Amino acid sequence: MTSMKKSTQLKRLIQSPKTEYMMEAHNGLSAKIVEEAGFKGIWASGLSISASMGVRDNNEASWTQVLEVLEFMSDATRIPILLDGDTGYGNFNNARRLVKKLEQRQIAGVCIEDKQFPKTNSFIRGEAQPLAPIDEFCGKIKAMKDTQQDEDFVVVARVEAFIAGWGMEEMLKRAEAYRQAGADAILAHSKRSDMTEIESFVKEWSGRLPVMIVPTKYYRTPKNRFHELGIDMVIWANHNLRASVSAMQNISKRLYQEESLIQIENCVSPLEEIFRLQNAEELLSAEDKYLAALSVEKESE
Ligand code: SPV
Ligand code: MG
Repeated sequence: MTSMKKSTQLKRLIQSPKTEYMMEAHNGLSAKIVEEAGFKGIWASGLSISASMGVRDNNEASWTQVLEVLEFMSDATRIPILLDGDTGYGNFNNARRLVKKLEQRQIAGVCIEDKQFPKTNSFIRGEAQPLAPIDEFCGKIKAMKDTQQDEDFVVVARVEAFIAGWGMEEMLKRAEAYRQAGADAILAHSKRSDMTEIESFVKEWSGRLPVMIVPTKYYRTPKNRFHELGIDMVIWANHNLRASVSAMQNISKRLYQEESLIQIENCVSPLEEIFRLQNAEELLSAEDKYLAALSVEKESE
């Protein structure tokens, strides 16, 4: 699986008959941690990447700044990355240029949502967010699909109709239009604390394209519900960010109060673990191999 192109890995994962899972990462380190945990794919979350940069999930970070983060994530891992590409950072033209730049960095796919640029996170005043006109969003999907060089590059269309307070009819109308425009999968989002909206959508949709979900708000849903409904992909969208925030707040507060490392050392990852995650070992052996000539030269001076 790992020698397969990342785009092909992602495509197969989304199309697999099983319910699959993806975990959020927001930099090279967290991407590597997701891979080591056993996940077969990474969600490059817009919320998490922006939060880790200290800015809001409102396209305050430019798309090239996001691209730089992705480059580190992609270099650090062999499993595929699906970028949460917000609205595609502009119109069809910006979105197709994004596809070109993502392919150059072996990013396996991108998910775009049918809102307006600059977007706001779906859990902040969702109803106040205007949706993109259907035709315009379809043109964007088409432009992205026409631009990709690699036939397995994945474009996911995220439907925000439930988030914006529309009903099932709008949800289905949009999902169907995006399918016809060439999307490879539909991400159906909901901010309800139960799965009822998603459940009714999935039943009506009846597998016309794979369905991805983000159960951040309906976190009480047991995993067998995902399986029973035939959800293709479940995304844990922000849990590495949130885990790291709690850990960093805790350790910062304690060190500020204690002014000593005595009680701290055993509460944090050993330095060796950081070196291992960075693959420091590889550089040591590369130095032995490639700096050897230099040390011989030095010795003979
Ligand atoms: C993200 O992870 O940035 C997402 C999912 O888009 S959500 O925050 O639920 O909108
Ligand atoms: Mg997002």
